[in-house]
Amino acid sequence: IGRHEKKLSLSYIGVAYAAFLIGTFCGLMQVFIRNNALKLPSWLDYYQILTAHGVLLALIYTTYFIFAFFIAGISKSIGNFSPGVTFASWAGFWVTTFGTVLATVMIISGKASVLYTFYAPLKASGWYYVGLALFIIGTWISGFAIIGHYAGWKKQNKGAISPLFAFMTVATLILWIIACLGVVATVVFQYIPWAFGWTKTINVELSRTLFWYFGHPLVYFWLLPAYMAWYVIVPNIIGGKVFSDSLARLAFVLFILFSMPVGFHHQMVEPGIGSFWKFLQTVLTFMVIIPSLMTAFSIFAVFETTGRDMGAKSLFGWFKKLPWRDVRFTSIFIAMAFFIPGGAGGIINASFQLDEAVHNTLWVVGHFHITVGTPVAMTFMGLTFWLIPYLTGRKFTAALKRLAFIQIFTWSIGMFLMSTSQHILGLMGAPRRTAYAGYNGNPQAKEWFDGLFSNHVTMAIGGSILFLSAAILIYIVLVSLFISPKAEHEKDAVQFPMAESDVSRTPKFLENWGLWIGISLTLILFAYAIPVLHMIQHAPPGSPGFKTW
Ligand code: HAS
Repeated sequence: IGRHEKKLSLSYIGVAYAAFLIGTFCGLMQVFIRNNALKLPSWLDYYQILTAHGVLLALIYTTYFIFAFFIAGISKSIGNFSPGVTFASWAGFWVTTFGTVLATVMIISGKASVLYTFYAPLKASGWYYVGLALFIIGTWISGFAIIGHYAGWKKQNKGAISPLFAFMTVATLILWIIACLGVVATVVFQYIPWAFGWTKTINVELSRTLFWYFGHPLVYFWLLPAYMAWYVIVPNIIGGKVFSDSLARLAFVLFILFSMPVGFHHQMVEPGIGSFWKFLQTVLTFMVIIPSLMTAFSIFAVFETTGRDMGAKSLFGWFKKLPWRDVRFTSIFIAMAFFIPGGAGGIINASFQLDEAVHNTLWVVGHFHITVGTPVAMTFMGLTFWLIPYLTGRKFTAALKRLAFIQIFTWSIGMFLMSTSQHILGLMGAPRRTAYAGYNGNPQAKEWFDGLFSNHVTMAIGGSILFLSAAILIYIVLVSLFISPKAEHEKDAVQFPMAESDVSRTPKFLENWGLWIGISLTLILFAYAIPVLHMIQHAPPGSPGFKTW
């Protein structure tokens, strides 16, 4: 790929790992605060750190890494950017980064301790919301630049089906742009006027609904780039090909259709939404599980067919043919394995009545650490090990490989300990989002923490191992960015492992974006129009949905 694309991609990676370092350090502090082992100075408090942890890792690290991957991958698959696309991409990068810095400064200065969900009536400085809005607008600029690049390729290759990586990038960006409409609406029309004092009230129910309209597809914006690695990168690493080009595209189309009209499954216990609408969105949530099950099927199929092509005979003989000594693969395999309980937990959460048992408990915190915190993060780590050396032209030396193995094993162990303990504590009833680690000495709360896993110490050990792992990763990143020797010959250079995908039997309608966007918007209207109208009409001042704060 070209020099400009490499520079752009590396700039995104630089911000991603700066956010990762600060975010994981905040995580380390949190487990010690909950363990009563750390007293914070007066200018810092638990919620400030929790907000920084959530925003820097879940929003900033992920988004920046995703754009780095998209830019490198799309220019690898359909060619380098034109000067116009390059200019727009840099503009997007700087607007996003300006928003990020503004929001981070607000959090660190204690003016935005509202957690990453920023539920009203918690109120931050108006500048925090301005920072968030700029962050999103910047990603839109970069997103449209990439879509423009793809449209240019389509124009030059009339009638041709685009390469799978490019198709998946565009699908993920479409999902992101439609999803952001909700958060932009609430931030611009509700939070900013309210936080600057231009309006005195805020419709709480509406703000939460617009947030979760965005919040659930947000998790697929994190997941789909990981799926891109599972569909397109992993088959190359294990020596095979994409199992089915059409299946992979269909899975991504299903995410565009079903990711958005499901936000109510985060609001199951809220009184302002009728149960009919909650039930409807529960059914749609079960639809969005299907593309993940298709992905699981496709991965097992690619493992098995590749293993058999390599001579594996017995039922599970192909398992031994997988390249276990290749850290790019092992990291992603562990990521996939974590997603089996992670996905199962999601299905439990989505099951309407079962959610009553786990909502607002530490279970949910456990759930997102074994979805975004492991399957997504460990896939990004598996990509980092070759993406940075590929972009810098440096070697990924044997010493770095050994360190990378230590890093992924420590991450897995840390996450296993911490998330198991969070799930168990949550089932017993321990609430999330609270600074009161001992729950004010409540005798029942004390019993929660008696178990081997359900223990603050286990959580703290898990958290410390995780920070150690994060520090090793930062070391690997810095060495591959600046220190590792340059690859002198082509054969030593790290390659971009993009698998072949046979498009000869792929139906063209899968790339009919107008059709998918149209169905997606129809489903959104169907799931949201009436309940949102009710929230606006039937929320007179004083009702639970509309309060003067
Ligand atoms: Fe979730 C809450 C439902 C997936 C993230 N979720 C959250 C929150 C986050 C989050 C951050 O219905 C907290 C939000 C907050 O702060 O309040 N979630 C689901 C469902 C899915 C799901 C149905 N979540 C994710 C993903 C996330 C994520 C992915 C991040 C990336 N989630 C919920 C619900 C809540 C929720 C409720 C609200 C709870 C509440 O009360 O507050 C599904 O998409 C899951 C489908 C996945 C599968 C798994 C397929 C498995 C695969 C791996 C194959 C492995 C192989 C390897 C081949 C069905 C693809 C082989 C290995 C061997 C060892 C054999």
